[in-house]
Amino acid sequence: MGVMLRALIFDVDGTLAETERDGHRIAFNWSFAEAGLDWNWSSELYGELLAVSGGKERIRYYLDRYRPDFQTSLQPPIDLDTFIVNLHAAKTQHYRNLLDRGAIPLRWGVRRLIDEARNGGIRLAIATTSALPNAMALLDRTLDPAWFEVIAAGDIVPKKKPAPDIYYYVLNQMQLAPEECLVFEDSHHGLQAAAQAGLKTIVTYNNYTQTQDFSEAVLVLNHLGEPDRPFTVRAGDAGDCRYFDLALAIRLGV
Ligand code: XBP
Ligand code: MG
Repeated sequence: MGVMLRALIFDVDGTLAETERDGHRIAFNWSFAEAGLDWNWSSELYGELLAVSGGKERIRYYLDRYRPDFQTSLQPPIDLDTFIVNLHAAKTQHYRNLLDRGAIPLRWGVRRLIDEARNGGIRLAIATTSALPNAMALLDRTLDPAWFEVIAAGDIVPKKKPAPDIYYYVLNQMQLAPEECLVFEDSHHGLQAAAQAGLKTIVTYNNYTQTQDFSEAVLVLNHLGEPDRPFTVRAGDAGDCRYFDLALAIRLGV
């Protein structure tokens, strides 16, 4: 007998909802303006900055690359770590406010699949690089945090995706083997993290990630689909399915 599918593990940003361009990016820009900084992250620049996961890490990367003289130009000099932590805290607040206004819906099929998994006794977890308050804001608004046995987020592990640590953390908390789980990711970073932890991964790509390498995924889709809104399969075998349901998850999981 094959291994039983016991859990689905979801990435948040880009996977549950398209939060990056119209959510995180906007919140970053608001926090910059509020701090009197003349930085503005366009959609295009943000696509490049997504090369680094984690908001604090992304700000640091931007400074290194685009504003190398920032720290030394300030009088009196500042402690950059504290500056970034504060700026990021303001950004988190803006992001939460934005989601509270219902700005960002779930992607196709997410709610349907999660309902099906819950009814089918499949356990659920979250593995995200973004800060816990941000993940909670989206779950509060769109699903229910209580449905997820583990919500692993942000700095809970020191090394963010593409490091596998967040997935090891989730597996350890749930006391599951990688073969008993399926992961949902939208990016190459996320896929690398899951694959290195030995997890099978479904990728639902989006505008920012569509050209990335997903060769390690078991299935690559434009979205999970709905009965009246079929997905497009870019790679992998979805049989004659037109949307991703629990039966397909179980088939891919064994
Ligand atoms: C998303 C990220 C995050 C968000 C910003 O990763 O890399 O950094 O862009 O959120 P994932 P924070 O898709 O793995 O969730 O500012 O809270 O880091
Ligand atoms: Mg993601």
